[in-house]
Amino acid sequence: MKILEALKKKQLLFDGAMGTMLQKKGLPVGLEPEYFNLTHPEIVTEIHQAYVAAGADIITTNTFQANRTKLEQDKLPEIINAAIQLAKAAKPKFVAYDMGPIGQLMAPMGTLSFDLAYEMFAEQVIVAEKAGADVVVLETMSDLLETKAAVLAVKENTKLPIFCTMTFQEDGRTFVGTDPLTAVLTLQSLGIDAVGVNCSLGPVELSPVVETILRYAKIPVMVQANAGLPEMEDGQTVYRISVAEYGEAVETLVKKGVQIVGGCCGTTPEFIKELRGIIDRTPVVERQPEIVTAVTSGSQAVILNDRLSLIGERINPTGKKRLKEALRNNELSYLLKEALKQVEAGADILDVNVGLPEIDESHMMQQAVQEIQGIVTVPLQIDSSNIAAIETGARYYNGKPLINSVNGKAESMAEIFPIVKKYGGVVLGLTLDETGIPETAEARLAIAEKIVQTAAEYGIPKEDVMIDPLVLTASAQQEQVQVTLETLRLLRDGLGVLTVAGLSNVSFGLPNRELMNSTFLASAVASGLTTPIVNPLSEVLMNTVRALKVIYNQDHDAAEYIE
Ligand code: HCS
Repeated sequence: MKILEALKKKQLLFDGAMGTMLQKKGLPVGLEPEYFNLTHPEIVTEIHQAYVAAGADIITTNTFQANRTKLEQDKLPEIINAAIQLAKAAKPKFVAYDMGPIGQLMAPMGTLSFDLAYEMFAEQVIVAEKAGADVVVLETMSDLLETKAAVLAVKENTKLPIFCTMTFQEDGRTFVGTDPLTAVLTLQSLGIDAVGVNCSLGPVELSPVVETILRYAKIPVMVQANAGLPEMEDGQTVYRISVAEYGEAVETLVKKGVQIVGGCCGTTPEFIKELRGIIDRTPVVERQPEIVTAVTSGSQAVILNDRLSLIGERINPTGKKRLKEALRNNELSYLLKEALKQVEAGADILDVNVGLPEIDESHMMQQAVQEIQGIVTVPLQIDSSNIAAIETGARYYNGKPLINSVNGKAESMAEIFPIVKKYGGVVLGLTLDETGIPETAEARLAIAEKIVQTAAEYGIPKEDVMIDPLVLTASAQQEQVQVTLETLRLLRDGLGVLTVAGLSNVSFGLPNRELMNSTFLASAVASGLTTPIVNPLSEVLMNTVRALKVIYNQDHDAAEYIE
């Protein structure tokens, strides 16, 4: 039976620590533990066998740091191959190839590039699959972007399932600042097979983090905690939690729906034996995760269901002379200033559109995404009519982006949906197709339904599709403004999707555009618009937003309004 089939039937039990077990067996200080696969295979085997005897279903290979920055690159294949054979020799049901972080900070915070991280992970997993691993466990990850590079490396080079656990500190965030909500929403969108936490803390301290993950995870949840909080004693790290206490805390989590458990640093075969008993007597718990439409950055999730969220429109060259000039001159600092100004003014998401016929849009999109996500924490909207630019943006983006856009034309859906499915994201569907923009709300709704249905055929759930009802110009097609509002109502009440609309089209060619835009915003929100694309530097518009938040009870006690 394959590991994912087994997981559908029963919880799965991993083994416990490797590093701390090797230390107990006298691993010489300073030597990377992975060399033991070649120099002391009998010790590694002994540990694997003890875990199998304790009841582990899955044995993790001794390859946590088996990457070319930690080990000699030419020895890597031999070490990884040996590790997998040693795990197999213990005869577990499944062998997990252990892939840890590379151990360097990702650019722009550090120097490790996304492409190099990808290349390093790829060279490892190709060997691991050939050697016979059943699953990759990507563990102790702190950086979502590095994790994404690893997930893509596995997906693009192997057929192996991926379990991924990140490691959280006592403040509830990873070392580089990712919170559990952001982690679960981003990682499951990338199409991994199980998500969770490991290391750093014990099972008691990790419980709140795990509960957030359980609340939103549509895929199985995994927990491999340390044997309590590590303490220092005579220069040695010690773990003090008892096997019974560890078991009690893990049992509580299993009863809440955690499906994959095991141990991390400080745990031993006795801990795994205790977990075996817990799993054997606990039926699998059916969870009902919360279904939300959400986008994320590396450190922040924006759930779009419950409140008006603003997409800042200023990084889009249409009608913006100065931005066009900046794009032509590769003047990224101008884009960064625009980004910061909009966030400061209250944008929840930033549009990034860098399309100009005379520049290499894909290359500019990559640079813009990498630079902007390095300085702001809000999620981004990858916006282009160029498919290659959309794909590049989605690939290098650190999070779950909003992808703008697809439309009801067969060709557009065939090009965009595979990108959304592969990289994860929320896709924005425009209500137009081969016949153009329909003049009735019902016909626009029909296109929206077609988009949602076709997305589902690609494995993109309805909550990851938003619809743009299309705002036309009041000065040229006045009667169409009401059609847009009616479409919004049908999308909300009939189809049940969230909506995005650019406001400024409505006022094109009219005087006092800010007044028109703001008044239209109020009407559109009343008709169901959840996520307008706006100029957050417009005072009139932002005042309208503040008032709307009071009216729709999103600003409690009008606190922000009064301020
Ligand atoms: N799974 C590895 C790394 C833990 S952080 C080990 O040594 O047990």
